[in-house]
Amino acid sequence: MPKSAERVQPANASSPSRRDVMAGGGAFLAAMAGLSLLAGQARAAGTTRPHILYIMADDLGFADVGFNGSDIRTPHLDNLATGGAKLHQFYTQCMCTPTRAALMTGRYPLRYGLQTGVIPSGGSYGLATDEFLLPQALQQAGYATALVGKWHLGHADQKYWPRQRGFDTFYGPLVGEIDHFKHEAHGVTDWYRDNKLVEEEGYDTELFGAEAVRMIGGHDPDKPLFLYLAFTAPHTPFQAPKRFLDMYTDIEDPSRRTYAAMITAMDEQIGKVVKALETRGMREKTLIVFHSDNGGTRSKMFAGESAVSGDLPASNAPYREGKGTLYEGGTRVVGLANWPGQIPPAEVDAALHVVDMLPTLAKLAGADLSASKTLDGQDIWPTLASGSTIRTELVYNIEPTQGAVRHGQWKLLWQAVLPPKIELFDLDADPGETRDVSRNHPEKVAELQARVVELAQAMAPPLFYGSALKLTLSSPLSTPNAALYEMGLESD
Ligand SMILES: [Ca+2]
Repeated sequence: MPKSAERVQPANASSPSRRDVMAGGGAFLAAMAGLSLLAGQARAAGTTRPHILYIMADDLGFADVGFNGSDIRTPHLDNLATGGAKLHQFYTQCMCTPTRAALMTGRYPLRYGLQTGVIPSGGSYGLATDEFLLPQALQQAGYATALVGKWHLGHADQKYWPRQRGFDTFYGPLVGEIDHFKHEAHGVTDWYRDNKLVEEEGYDTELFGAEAVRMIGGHDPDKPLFLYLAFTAPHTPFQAPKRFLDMYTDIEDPSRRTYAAMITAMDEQIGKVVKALETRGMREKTLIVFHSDNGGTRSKMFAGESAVSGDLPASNAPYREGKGTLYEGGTRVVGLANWPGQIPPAEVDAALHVVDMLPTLAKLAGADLSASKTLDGQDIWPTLASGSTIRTELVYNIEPTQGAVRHGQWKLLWQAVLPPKIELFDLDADPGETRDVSRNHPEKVAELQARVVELAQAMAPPLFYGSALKLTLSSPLSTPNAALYEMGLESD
């Protein structure tokens, strides 16, 4: 981004920005320069192959962590954020499957048809098997690779499952919206250890934490580890153990109370996992990344199939709307990176996108990406380590019906279905996207529209559409049962 694009303030406005801190303290600057130098040297020498703990939350609202100003208690995440880089412009796709695909491939989902929707439970497609994935690259580089948590990149055929895609081990669900206690979707158990369906008791968030702790406890610290810990919290259905619900008796709204409890339950497990790294002497050698897969849900259309009473509980303040939309609330997510001695504590306002993580992590790991197709991601290590701007364009998404891109502070949203709508926002002046300024800047609109068209010409058709059509056409008759009419239980 140009310099002017770095003015967006974090939700917690009392925190000093990186620029303020740098301007105010020579000692801090010197310390930070020293750390950056250290990081650069270690990298150049190839001696630092970090363990990577990559933690993803599911549908977490931007404002719903302590370090972004929430009353929801997240002390362990707050510690990681305070001791590392708070990433104020971490962008993802606006839904589960596309973000996870972008992380795995380093490529925008529009390249391989996963840009629309999520893989539905009845869908038979998955992330294309000719894509080269992050765990494959790290595995080839000598890393132990583990997925603990949600996959959601294909379930109907085993060729799409994590063990077949570069993970040495897998523990968790394959689809997107499981019951947190029963581990099932649509009445079907969705809980696996490696390629085997297993039945287990327990709250999924706590099972994920315990599995990660167990795995770290048995891991040889000399072998680099890539642990992808993909929580299902705080996605619907809103469910939490009583112990956490009891922490929030002050919240009257039942959905918000349970949502808060789910986040604190996740935070507790993250604390235990970090502690396990310390116990094994691995903490100083571990890069921890944390972010949500998309913004919190602000529309019931994107809340999933679970019944939600009352208002939706997530907050993406100060950003507009949420999950499933291309506004900032759907795509600019809670994010942090922490690596003691390598990433200095900082407020980072430079933008990055989840596609950047593959090239960045691969470089740190010394992994070979020559088997990858053309990457959309860039190595943004300088952004993590020193806050510098690497990424100058963001592609929010490109679909047959809509697209959005950002150059510098200018963001274009283009809804192409009838009636069409074009909006241009100046995110420097208006991060909340309250004022469409497209009429004032026709040349900028034309430039960004041309970019959207260029990307659209290169996109693969969304697999979701074909699947949805097939599912609709093959559904059983929905004619109501005549007996129900007779009993007066079905109205016409
Ligand atoms: Ca999600």
